[in-house]
Amino acid sequence: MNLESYKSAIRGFLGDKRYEHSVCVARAAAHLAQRYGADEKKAETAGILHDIMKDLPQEEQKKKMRQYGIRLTDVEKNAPKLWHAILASEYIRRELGVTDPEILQAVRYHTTGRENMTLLDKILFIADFISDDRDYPGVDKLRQAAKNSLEQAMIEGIVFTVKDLADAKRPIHPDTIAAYNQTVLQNLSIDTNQKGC
Ligand code: DGI
Ligand code: FE
Ligand code: FE
Repeated sequence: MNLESYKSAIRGFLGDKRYEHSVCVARAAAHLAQRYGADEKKAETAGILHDIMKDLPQEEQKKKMRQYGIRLTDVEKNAPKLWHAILASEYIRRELGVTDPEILQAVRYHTTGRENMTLLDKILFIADFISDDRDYPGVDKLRQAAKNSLEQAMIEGIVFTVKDLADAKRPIHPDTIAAYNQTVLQNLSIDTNQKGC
């Protein structure tokens, strides 16, 4: 399938705002791929499809997850906002015939992040934060960071999410924590190297 057919596939599932968001994320992901040397087509595909299940009512999402035999952990059961990413990855594989494991993985982890993220995982994760439709306080800082380094943008993005979740006393997924720890640890080791330790 090509981009146009993926666009029609998401159009049936998404409201106008979420559809626009998906188009913007696809564009942002393609730009980042160009900037950081990833496959632009894969980034664009992952971007257009990443939120395909986002507007499906929670009960429908649950039903589809049951159909697909997706088993959720306790944290996942209590974090409905994580379902659309887990479900999207399975949906696009089973129903849209997406076979590329890199795309499936980037979509699967676009909300939480995870340890050892690939270049494509990071690109989609960041594109989702900085797409043109985003206008939350702090988005400029993230857009700037993304121009300088993917790692810097990853840290800003994950810190933003973790702070928000902790403030709201929401459960934080182990993959989010793992992504957080790995990116800040890498950053600390860069700092200590620079100090000559
Ligand atoms: O789907 P989008 O809105 O474009 O963005 P997204 O897939 O990154 O989803 C963001 C939402 O997911 C936001 O409300 C915070 C939530 N979220 C992200 N990581 C975690 C999380 N929620 C919980 N409970 N735990 C997490 O680790
Ligand atoms: Fe999402
Ligand atoms: Fe999104």
